[in-house]
Amino acid sequence: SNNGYKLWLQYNFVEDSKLREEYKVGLNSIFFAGNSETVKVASKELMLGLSEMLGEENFKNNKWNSQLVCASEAFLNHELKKLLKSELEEINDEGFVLKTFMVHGKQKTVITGKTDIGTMYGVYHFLRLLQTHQSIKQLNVIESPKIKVRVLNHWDNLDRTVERGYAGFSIWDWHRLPDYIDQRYIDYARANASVGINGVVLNNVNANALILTPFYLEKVKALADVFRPYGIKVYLTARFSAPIEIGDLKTADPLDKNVIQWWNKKTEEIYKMIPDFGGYLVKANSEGQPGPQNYGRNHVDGANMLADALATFKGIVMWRAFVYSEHDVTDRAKQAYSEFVPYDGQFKKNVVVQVKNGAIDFQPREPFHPMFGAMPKTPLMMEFQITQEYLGQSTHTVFLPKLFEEVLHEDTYVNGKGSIVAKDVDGSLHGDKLTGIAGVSNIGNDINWTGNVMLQANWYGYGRLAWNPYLSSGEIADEWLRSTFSNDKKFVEPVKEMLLDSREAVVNYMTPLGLHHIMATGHHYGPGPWVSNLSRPEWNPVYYHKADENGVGFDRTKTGSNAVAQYAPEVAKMYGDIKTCPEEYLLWFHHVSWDYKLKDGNVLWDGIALKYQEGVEEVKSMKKTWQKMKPYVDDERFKEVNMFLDIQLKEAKWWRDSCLLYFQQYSKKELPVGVDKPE
Ligand code: GCW
Repeated sequence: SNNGYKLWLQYNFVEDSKLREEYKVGLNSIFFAGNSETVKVASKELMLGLSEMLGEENFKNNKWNSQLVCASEAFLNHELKKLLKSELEEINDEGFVLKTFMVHGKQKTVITGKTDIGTMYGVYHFLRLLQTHQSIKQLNVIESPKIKVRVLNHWDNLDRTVERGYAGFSIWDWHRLPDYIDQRYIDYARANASVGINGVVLNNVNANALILTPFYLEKVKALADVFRPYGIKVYLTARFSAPIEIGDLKTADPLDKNVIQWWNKKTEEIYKMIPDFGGYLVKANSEGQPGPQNYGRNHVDGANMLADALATFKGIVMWRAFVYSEHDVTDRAKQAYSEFVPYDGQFKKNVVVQVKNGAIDFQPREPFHPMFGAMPKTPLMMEFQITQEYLGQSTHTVFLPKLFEEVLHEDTYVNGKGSIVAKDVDGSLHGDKLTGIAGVSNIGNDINWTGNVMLQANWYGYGRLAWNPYLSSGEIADEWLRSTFSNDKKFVEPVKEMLLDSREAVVNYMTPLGLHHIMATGHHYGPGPWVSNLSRPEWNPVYYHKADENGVGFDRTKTGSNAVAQYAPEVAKMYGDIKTCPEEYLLWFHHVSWDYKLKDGNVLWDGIALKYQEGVEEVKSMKKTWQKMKPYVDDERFKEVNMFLDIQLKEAKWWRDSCLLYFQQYSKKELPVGVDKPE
């Protein structure tokens, strides 16, 4: 068997006999109330987890006298309802309560929620407590997800290729669906439910309209049926020109009567098959995708037309803000804001605008997207990229919760200090009713799902942050390592440190001090800061670094593109002034002379070179750490990670050497002491 397949649901046997006894004493009888499909999958999961972790097959069922009772509010008996009243008032429909009481001198634990789905989340949380070896003697956990729509975006095509996918082909086996249900779909749903992911967009944002034809909708329905018990809704990317491609219309103009009617009918047809269908995701008028602008209309016209079609069924539109046109190339970073912010307040209630974390494109580090905070009357959902298009794809170990956390904590200042991005996403900043978050999936049909087992942490971590955007990356790393590998301190502590450092390592060896988008053109793997012959200037790496003999960096201040002006005045001032701009963003916002003195006293050129070297050193130390972990990890996963770290080290050097050699032709300076000569 391949342990990689089991993700973080390993349910390792609890070797510590004292702890195992403690768990057993608290769990010798178990009762599940209700018989919905959700109750069935939750009880099955609990029994699987307990039997694996405790080595016990038979748990008695003493009904309400059981030591562990799992029941959603409606099923609770009178006594428990009374005892849990105030806790239940605190949670929302997906929330849960885990509470231990002493009843007649005996320990009794209740897992409950307002709904069966909430109770199921409670079961997964309870299992996580056991997996991470925590005490269950006095539980008092009251939790609700802070964001409503928590989705994965699969960039999966109907031919099973995956755009920017690095873990094999798509897990959706369209050929065998709808009648053949791969066990993977069930395990995928379990993994998502365990972290609270409640939606999945099945197909690529660069969409094929065929997904909306009955032939495919049958297959989509089959997946929706598998996912439903786990609280996961299915969404589809709607190709804007679908009325032409599969509907025989001559236009896809969102104000055209026939087009409106076509989408209404299509939507009705979908809901007939999938009554809890989530809605549409749309990439319009971006990178060649069709959209309302093809007909002289705008984003509001397009989004609202689809929103109307969905409103009757309580569906939503997730309209992407990832737009940049070839007609105004002064600064790509400014375009989404310029195009969308003027529409604030004009979108229908069931539209949420999906914004990437930064204004360029999923770089190792970007300042937060200026749209966050800037549309008080429009809900904005965060789009993170879990798949590592620009971050070494599936060979480099990079722990992304560190990146996600950084963005979520950036302060927009739109309502004064403390207006952090997380508050715009969870709706608390402007009082949004509809809230959402999306992660572009890194999942494929590789045995271990993500190509590299370490990158399972990014799927896990995304889910945990979607549930609670205020969790720390450290807590997430800790939980994930314990559930995925081992609770041994000698393993958890060093590997946690390794994960938490890995994000800064990739920034250092790829794009230190605010450099960005200097990856090789097209596939974005490996370095490529040099000119590449491309049709669009903003697809050319030199556009982003603007290196010349005077210096390097993109001037986005008043003397340049003035992109800083899109931020609140406090932020604009901080980024706009080279003295207050955090050095991590220096070359993002400023064109800086090679001789500029950095805070540590080094001149810029030396600083850049030393950062590249630091990145290499960090990977060396990751490798060193991992090598000591052999006693705690099965051979297969140990070797896999080891091989990947070898690749990462080789490529960190490749990045350092090529970038420094390239920039050196402009700086005309020697490498400083401490930086290795190119290999
Ligand atoms: O990051 C870029 C990718 C494209 C992607 C696009 C997008 C799906 O290079 O592959 O297309 O962004 O987010 O729409």
